[in-house]
Amino acid sequence: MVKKNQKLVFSGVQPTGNLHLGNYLGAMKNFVDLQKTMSCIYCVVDLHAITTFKNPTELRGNILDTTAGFLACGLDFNKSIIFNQSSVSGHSELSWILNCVSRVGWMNRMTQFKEKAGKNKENASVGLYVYPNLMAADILLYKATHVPVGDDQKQHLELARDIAQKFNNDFKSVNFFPLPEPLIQKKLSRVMSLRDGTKKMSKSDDSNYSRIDLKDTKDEIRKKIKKAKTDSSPIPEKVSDLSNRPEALNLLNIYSFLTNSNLEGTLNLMQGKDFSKFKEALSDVIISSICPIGEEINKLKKDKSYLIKILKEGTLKASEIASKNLKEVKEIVGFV
Ligand code: AQP
Repeated sequence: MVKKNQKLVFSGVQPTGNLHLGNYLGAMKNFVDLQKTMSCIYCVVDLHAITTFKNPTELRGNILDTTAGFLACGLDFNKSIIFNQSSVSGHSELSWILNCVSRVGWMNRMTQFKEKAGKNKENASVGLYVYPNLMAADILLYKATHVPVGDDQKQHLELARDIAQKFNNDFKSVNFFPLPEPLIQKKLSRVMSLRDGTKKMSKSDDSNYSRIDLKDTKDEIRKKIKKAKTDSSPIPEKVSDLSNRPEALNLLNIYSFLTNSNLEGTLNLMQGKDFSKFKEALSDVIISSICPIGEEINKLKKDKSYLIKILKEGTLKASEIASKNLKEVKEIVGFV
């Protein structure tokens, strides 16, 4: 059980496809480090996944795949609570209450909705529109204090803080919900698409060549990196020379992060080389960090009952915290 005023980490990943290098570097690596020093709750956010239609059979498979991904990346179910969101009904219940606290004007500012709904926003689900309120409920249901996320989720987290603050003010419950702090990887907060350096690497991108999946084989990784978009200029000497070269910057950033270096260090090493040479070195470092994880995911996936057992155990632990907090929320709101 989480003690009063204790630091508590919460984060989630959508089971919408294979975990990719962006999820790993932007989120999962941070998740793994945090469990060494803090109490952590990590959730497969399946309620978020259905904000766009998902085939039920594929969704079931993806929930288990994402769970396998959590374990293969190094999450330890003896240290952290690992479960799937739909199995704790408090997420949906609190989400409704927070829908009534959050403002339409706040929702209208969310850039992710605009990106995901695209031109056809009249036809987007209402769930996609209020997705950030559900994300706030996920965090506040556990009174989490810290949320490790990629830079793309920063705006949603700021909204969660606004909702927490408004709830505390409206119901005169000073400090009832803590204002959650984002924990964003400083060195590489956003991994970009391999096809377009201005777009983030994403599971739902139609092109397989836009991302490196954790389950990709060595050959697939080499092929994808070889085909990754770059430009005709060689690797420059100075960081400032990369300002208008988003694809080049992205590949050099990934290399720097995976070799525990920084951009200056990588440029010192690689300046003057053309991209074909650099891409070989980049493939090597990606293969050595990603392939062992992919092999472990494939191994874990074979034992579905084991993965389900882990989720069930996590659900029991999460429910214990959630039901206590939700009871308090209902009393504050005035439910009988
Ligand atoms: N490209 C990225 N760079 C850094 N961090 C990233 N994250 C996602 N993409 C990148 C971080 O990974 C965590 C889990 O994300 P998610 O799967 O729940 O949702 P998402 O951000 O919407 O990721 P995708 O891949 O773009 O999924 P789809 O295509 O299904 O929407 C989050 O902490 C996120 O910041």
